Amino acid sequence: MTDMQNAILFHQYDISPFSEKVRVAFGIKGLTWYAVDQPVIMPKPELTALTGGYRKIPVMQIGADIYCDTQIILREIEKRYPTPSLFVGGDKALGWGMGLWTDRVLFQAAVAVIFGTTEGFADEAFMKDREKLMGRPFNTDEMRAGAPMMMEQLRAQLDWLEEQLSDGRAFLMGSEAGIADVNAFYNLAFIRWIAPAGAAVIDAFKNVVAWEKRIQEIGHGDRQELGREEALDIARDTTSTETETADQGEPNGLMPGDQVHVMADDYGRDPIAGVLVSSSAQHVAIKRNDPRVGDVVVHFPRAGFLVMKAG
Ligand SMILES: N[C@@H](CCC(=O)N[C@@H](CS)C(=O)NCC(=O)O)C(=O)O
Repeated sequence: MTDMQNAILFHQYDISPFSEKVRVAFGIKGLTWYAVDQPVIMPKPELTALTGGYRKIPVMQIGADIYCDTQIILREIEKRYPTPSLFVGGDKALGWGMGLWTDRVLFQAAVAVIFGTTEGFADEAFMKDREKLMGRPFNTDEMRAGAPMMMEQLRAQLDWLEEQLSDGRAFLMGSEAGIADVNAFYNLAFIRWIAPAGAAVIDAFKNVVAWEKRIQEIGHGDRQELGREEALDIARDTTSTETETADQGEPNGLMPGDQVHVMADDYGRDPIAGVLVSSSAQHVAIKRNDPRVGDVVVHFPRAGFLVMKAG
């Protein structure tokens, strides 16, 4: 077990676009990681035993530390494996902000094009599941009607990438691949996996197509496989390495030991309960206990998540 306590366990599924974002980051850093495959729809009992109810994919686990959302996953791998950095060219931090564009506006355009132009990808169970996740009807007629407009939205955003690459640079920020590339790339991969009509929109951008090939050549690092029960055993048999730290600038006076709820501010807003261990402008870590895995610490980003004092 000791050799696995620091291993990167990556709860994912192969056709998950957000997982692709992180897989490419693993490739850039040349990391070894273990894919723990999770179901595409609920229930996901082995995932929620770790997260306390957070159901989105991907989730990264290192021992008894659980990282929810690609933003905090990338932050943690950058911290643990700083070289090569995801911050390349002149980028020091704006790649994080760019993630809010690519993960929300660009992603929504990709999703609308995918579901508005393809038949049969979503079965009844998938649609019901995603209705619950999003809190609104999964209306395929509406998506089909909106597809032409969303193709235009997609084209406008792809054109930014095309222009950024127009001086012949290999990657978005220069000669090395970094966070800007992983943020943008997975949306295009998602479209190509499923939607030929969307792929045709991408194909009109020659620099973008050449850049996609360069990213594909980076690969995903060294991928191994691990079962879900094995991942839970590792969480049970290890202890979180997160230390209790007071957050001096915390605008609402939250302190370690406070009982809090954390929830995403967009979709999948299930509140996760726990005791605050540490926080900063960029993270919040809470401790919770589960009968299967014992004490675990669950980490979330701060941008895009709400932290509320319980009671
Ligand atoms: N903000 C999240 C978004 C993650 C997300 O929406 N993931 C999709 C799959 S790629 C998801 O969880 N869909 C519902 C599901 O798989 O149950 C992140 O950056 O990790």
